[in-house]
Amino acid sequence: AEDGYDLWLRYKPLPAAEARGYLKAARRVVTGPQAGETIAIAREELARGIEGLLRRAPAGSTRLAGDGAIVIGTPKDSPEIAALDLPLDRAGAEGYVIRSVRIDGRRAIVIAANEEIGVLYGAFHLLRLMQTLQPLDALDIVERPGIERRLLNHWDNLDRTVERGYAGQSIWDWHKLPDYIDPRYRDYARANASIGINGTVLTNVNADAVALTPAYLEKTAALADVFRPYGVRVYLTARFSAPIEIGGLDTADPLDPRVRAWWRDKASEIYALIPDFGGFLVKANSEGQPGPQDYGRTHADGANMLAEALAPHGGVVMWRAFVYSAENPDDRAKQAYDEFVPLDGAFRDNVLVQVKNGPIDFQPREPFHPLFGAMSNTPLALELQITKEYLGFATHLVYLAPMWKETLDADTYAAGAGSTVAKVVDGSLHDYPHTAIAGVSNIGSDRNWTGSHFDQANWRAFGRLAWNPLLSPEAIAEEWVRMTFSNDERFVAPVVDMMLGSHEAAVDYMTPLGLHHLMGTGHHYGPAPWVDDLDRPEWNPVYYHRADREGVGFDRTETGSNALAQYAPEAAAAFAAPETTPEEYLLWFHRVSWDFEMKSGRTLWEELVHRYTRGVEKVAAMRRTWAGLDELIDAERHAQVAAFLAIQEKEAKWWRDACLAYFQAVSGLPFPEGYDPPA
Ligand code: GCW
Repeated sequence: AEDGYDLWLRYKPLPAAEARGYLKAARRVVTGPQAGETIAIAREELARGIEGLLRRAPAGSTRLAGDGAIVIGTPKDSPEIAALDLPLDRAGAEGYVIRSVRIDGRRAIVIAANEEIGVLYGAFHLLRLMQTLQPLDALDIVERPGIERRLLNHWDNLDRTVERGYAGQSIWDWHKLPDYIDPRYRDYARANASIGINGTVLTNVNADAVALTPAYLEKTAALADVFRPYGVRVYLTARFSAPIEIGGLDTADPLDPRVRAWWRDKASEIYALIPDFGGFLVKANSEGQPGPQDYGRTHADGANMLAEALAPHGGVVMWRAFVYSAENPDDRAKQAYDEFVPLDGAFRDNVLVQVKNGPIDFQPREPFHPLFGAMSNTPLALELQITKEYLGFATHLVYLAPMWKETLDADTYAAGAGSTVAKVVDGSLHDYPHTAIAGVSNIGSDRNWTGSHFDQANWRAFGRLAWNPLLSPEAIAEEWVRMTFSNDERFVAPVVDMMLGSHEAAVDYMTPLGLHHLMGTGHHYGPAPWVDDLDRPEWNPVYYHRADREGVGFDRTETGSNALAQYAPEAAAAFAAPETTPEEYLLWFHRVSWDFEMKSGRTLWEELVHRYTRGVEKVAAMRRTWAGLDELIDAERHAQVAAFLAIQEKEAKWWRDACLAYFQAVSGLPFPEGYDPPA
């Protein structure tokens, strides 16, 4: 059945003409005599892929015989590869070289790497070329990842629930681990390896300390054993108060020697079970979580204590900068910068500070987080959200690569023009000793993994951008469409277009012009701009839009919260005046009157109505496009996507009508012509 379980690794037969051409280059897969487990996986993957795509299984062999071999390995295990002159110095520990070569006069393709994992990544690359109908002659590819740690963050609560998960239950079945290894764990590792993801934080940042007890560490070790040959290391979240909750101490003060000893012992215990354990991810002093500030200590004190415990074993700490508290009612967007910038340089060198893309919280659109560029002595990891907490959960079709790309391409001006967030995160701007990027996973127990077929594209896009932040959202969408659905041009072009426009459509019908956090509090699904009675000011949508009879928007300039001052002067300049601020950020930085004149010549109020309406129209257009593609793919997936698009259209209207009704009531202005509110 076409239920989506195979993801982008479907390996359905290619058109006969292409298949015939590829067959000549894929007669056998040759491995060296010393090949280890990961190379064996690469060989099996190539065999599986080639058999599926070309309808003929390649021979497995340790010897070349005639033309058409794919020779895979490292110089350590393959004499053929050792004898070739390949630019492996450019491939690093995880990269690879794919080349068309002649060996003893025979035509072959080599997939060579310094370590076995590179061979596996290269095998997936070669398969992708076939899956997307690329030429295989004259290959000359050298790849290496731009970021060292490319991680999924699972917000798993240890009880099969996933915080902000919309794809069924958690795939971690803790209860049955370590004795029962669900085959899905291997499929998960394989899918991640296919896009270069090399680590996974298994547990929620809000998870209980029980995750660090011996019973759970054994379960984690069992998963680590499954993932290891696929190059995926495990990490865990560390609840700061664990020494109290599971350690029997009466404090978690990071400067208390007993607490430090407890964490050192805990680290040793973990590494005895999991020698390649990646490290800890920590949410501290945020949204009620315990942390070093409970003891009058700083984030650096807390992070350094954990880092000291992990250092002898090679682990890292990823300390989250997502902090906000009721004590800071002025502007929540400012708190992370205020707390962390003074600590730049105070962290041990195996600490990374993990920063969300924007200063609030995974909104449909945010400007880049002002911490990027502001901490040249502290490795900053970028945290993106793959699960669509604020973007319609699993039913709305929203392709996230364009949104992530906006962040990666944003210029911090930290060291002059061109100091993009991508260059901060990949370490090149500040020469960081470690680099990392994290995606809050959208994976669950649903057959299709992610709750919808199109959300698979977001998992994949995260991995691809983590490997190479310079890739274009369009290229990533196109290869995904080809691998997941079809190479038929009549399908590929319209679907890629749909994907590329989908994020802007969602921004239009949810929070256009820099509006943010209008969602229903708690669940974050659907509009609730009117809510203003929740305990903490920053939980109320009215705190963010500040609409009244005169105008709308959050003044973050000098006359307001002055969050703008957290950006480098050149970056801030772009947002300084309402007239020159890019309109997509207008109400993020400014409070303007309803009759403010927009570039279109419309008033702000008219523009708002226009954008909400346009958002709905874009979804209607996506629906029409999709409806016309029914002959080109399987009925099963076509029908589900069609049904989800119908939900999305209905809910886009809900967003539009609810938000416009509210803003109309507040502004007292009549609706412009062309918009008819529901009766
Ligand atoms: O926005 C909030 C989410 C919480 C999440 C938190 C965080 C894991 O609504 O569900 O908690 O962000 O990132 O810590």
